[in-house]
Amino acid sequence: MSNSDQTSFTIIGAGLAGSLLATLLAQRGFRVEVFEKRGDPRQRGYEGGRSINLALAERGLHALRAAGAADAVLRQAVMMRGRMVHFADGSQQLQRYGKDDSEVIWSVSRGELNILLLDAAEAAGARLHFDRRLASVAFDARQVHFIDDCDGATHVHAFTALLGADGAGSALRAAIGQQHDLGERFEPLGHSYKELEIPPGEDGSFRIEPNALHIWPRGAYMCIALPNDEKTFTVTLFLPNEVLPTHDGKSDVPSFATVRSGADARALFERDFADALPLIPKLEQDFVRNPAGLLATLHLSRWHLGGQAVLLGDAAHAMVPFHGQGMNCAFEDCVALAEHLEREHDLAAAFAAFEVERRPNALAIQAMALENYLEMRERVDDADFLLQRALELKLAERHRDRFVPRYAMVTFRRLPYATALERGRIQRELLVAATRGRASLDEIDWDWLDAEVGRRLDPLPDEA
Ligand code: FAD
Ligand code: E0Q
Repeated sequence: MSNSDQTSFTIIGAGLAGSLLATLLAQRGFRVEVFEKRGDPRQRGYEGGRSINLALAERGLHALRAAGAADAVLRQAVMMRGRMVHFADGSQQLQRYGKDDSEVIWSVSRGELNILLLDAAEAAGARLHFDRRLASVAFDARQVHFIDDCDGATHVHAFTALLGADGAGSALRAAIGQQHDLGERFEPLGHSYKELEIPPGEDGSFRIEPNALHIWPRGAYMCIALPNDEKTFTVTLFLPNEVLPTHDGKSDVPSFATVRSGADARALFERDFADALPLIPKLEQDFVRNPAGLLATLHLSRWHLGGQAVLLGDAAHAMVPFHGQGMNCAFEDCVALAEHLEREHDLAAAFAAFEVERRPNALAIQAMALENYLEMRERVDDADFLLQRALELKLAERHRDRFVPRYAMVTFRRLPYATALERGRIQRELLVAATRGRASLDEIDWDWLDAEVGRRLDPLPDEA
């Protein structure tokens, strides 16, 4: 019996996770229908022409390889070797992410990636339906109701099983939540973001180093810029929503409550991001036109409703973006879910096994993403941090199979996120203990440290 005789899957959302999951399931012979609230981006142009990009790392790349889409994605990607830190005094420093060019990440366009995956899903046999916004689910009747936002019409479809890839504001999550308590916990970060653009230079080339993720860390806030293949950069400004004034009634920390107009944005950049200001010719327009996006972590205590519905990607575990892993984690979810569905034909059991495998890992990357915001803003230019980082690199050389920096475990390896979090905690303890009261690597007690590494960190298995 082929998979297609057994089950038909109805995927809600044709974003990054939905389109990849559709591809993986259709390639396994399942019947797949996908419903997306927006129009087909292949017909209308994407995001009103704005390019938004994302960092793709090994976990996401591995999932794309499984779908046969990795080469096509990499052809449109820009390599990023490390973070280029722009200090407040105007100096810059490239902090490499990995040991060499085999350990890099890739800047990809969200729109182009989505289009490529929609084509892959269709080529694999999935049926895509656009302008279909999930409005409600009749679980007893096994029917889903969609609204076409272009004409307001309602459409009803019968389903066997619903797979929710409809993002952080998931309508399927809301519908499941009406049937069963999902233990939903929404934790807003209290910071938001706004996207700005660095166009190409007059000669048509990149205006700053293309093969890096640029960061302007400023303590309580920061800017980043990722390269696009059309020689532009998408800049993202992260600011607190509001900052309580100090007792003298003033605060030096900007926020979206105080930086409101284009002129305010210019003044902020003149003061804090002076080297970036001349690169963003439409700063005022970008700032006023582009909406501010909210940032939050979403925890659920369960991800599925029996064998009728399951959530994945941001719908199940939205996270703050500071480790660049939300899409990577969503793609790992897709592979895991496809494998469980292939192996286990009882849907409730497959969904439960998927949840058991992925939920602890989602929790771990959510925590690490939050921690990375502090590291980005406050620590990349701090002396203790830099000494610990230097030691981390030395230990990674001395103990290749045991001591892998946490960033590298998350970004360049595929061991479970929860394992990366746990090993990272042990490694941090060792780094702090070994550098305490010391100013340089010459003062490290290597005998003690090497013994501790051997005692507390088992060798990591090779990844096939
Ligand atoms: P989405 O990509 O949000 O897709 C959801 C889809 O469902 C959309 O197409 C939507 O239109 C559709 N939909 C929504 N509601 C309905 C409905 N009712 N009916 C039908 N369809 C619906 N991740 C990284 O890995 N690297 C990065 O560098 C990175 N940077 C980021 C920067 C920022 C500022 C932000 C906010 C996020 C970043 N992320 C990054 C995270 C990444 O964007 C998400 O984790 C990823 O998009 C999740 O994919 P998804 O398919 O679950 O959700
Ligand atoms: C990465 C790659 C949005 C975003 C995406 C990212 C990263 C950061 C800071 C941000 C983390 C890092 N990082 O440089 O440590 O590695 O994706 Cl803000």
